[in-house]
Amino acid sequence: MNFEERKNYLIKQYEELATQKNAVDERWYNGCFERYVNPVITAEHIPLNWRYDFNKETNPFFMERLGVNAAFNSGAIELNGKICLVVRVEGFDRKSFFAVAESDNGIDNFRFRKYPIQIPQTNEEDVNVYDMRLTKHEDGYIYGLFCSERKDPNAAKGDTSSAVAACGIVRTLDLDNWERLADLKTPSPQQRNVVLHPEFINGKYAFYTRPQDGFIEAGSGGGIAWGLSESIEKAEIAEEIIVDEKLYHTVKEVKNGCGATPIKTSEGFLHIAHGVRNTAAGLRYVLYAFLCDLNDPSKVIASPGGYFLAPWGDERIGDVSNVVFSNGVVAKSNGEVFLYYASSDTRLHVATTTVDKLLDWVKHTPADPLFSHKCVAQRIELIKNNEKFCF
Ligand code: M1P
Repeated sequence: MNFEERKNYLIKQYEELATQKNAVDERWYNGCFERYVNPVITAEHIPLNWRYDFNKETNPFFMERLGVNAAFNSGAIELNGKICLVVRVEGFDRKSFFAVAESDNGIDNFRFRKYPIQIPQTNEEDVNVYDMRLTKHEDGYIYGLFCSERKDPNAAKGDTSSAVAACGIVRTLDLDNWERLADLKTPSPQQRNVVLHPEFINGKYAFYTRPQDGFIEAGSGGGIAWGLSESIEKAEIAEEIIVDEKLYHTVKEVKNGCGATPIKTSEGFLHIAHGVRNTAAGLRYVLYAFLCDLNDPSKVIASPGGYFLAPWGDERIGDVSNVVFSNGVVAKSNGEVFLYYASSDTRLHVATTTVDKLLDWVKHTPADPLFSHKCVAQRIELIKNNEKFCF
């Protein structure tokens, strides 16, 4: 193919992908949420003009100049009748950046806005940015909290991988114009997976944090924590209180972290978080759910055992296999819920459910009894209760 033929072929392929209809995957059933046949965003959904040089003079072979490796962990929000995602896009150069993609129905036909987001810098440049959580706060702004990663200034000579993770904060009204605020200060040396609570608590901004000792290891961090700050422009939490601890021999035995901004329901604030356990094949990331008190969102009032959503089929494989991760959920006013989750740090999927089903899940799924023999007793109780209804 010559330059023109190749260009037209790629444009045609791109349009086919971008306009492809999605459908519920009938192979999956658990009564709580639907999975879909196609991912909603992949690296191939990134616009061609973000990757190729379209000038025949400078790119006679029509080569891809700035490749995209993956498009995954995305913040999500409903804005002006559309579902908007702030997608984590990772270039071939390993750096991630953010880009807004919008869809009318939330399950297919996502289109990227003209340019990726340009995050303003603080006086300490971000080397890498990722995993933005969007919160529509009652103060009127949409906040984006993300991980800002920088080289560890105390790394030993020759150590070119140790990093420090901090929580960067931006705000916007339209997802186009972003104001950068100071990074969040907490007592913990590192932070990832920080989420801004949508409401003031005693006139203060409230955060779910994830204290961690090192860049990868949560260490003595303990789990998902809660803290308050007087200001958002210079956010500072004096005390982090663990609200959902990591626990031995559970889906969150190594670490856990908040997902998207919690969904406000009539019965509490509903969280879909991620839990991490260790295996011989490396870390396994799954999603789990819990419910916090409406009047005191630092108090967990329902904590179903086990995972809510785990890697399934092809989702198991990717750049970082055996991972599902979510930092974006949209709950519509009619009760429909769109849960955006990425698989294996490679592509983004949607699962659909409703607030009613999620509440049923968190309230009626039994808690983890933490011991095998108690799990057997729990299952026998279910079997016995079923005896008069089935078989
Ligand atoms: O690779 C899996 C995930 O690892 C990190 O999550 P956590 O901070 O809980 O370990 C994040 O970097 C996330 O982006 C990634 O998907």
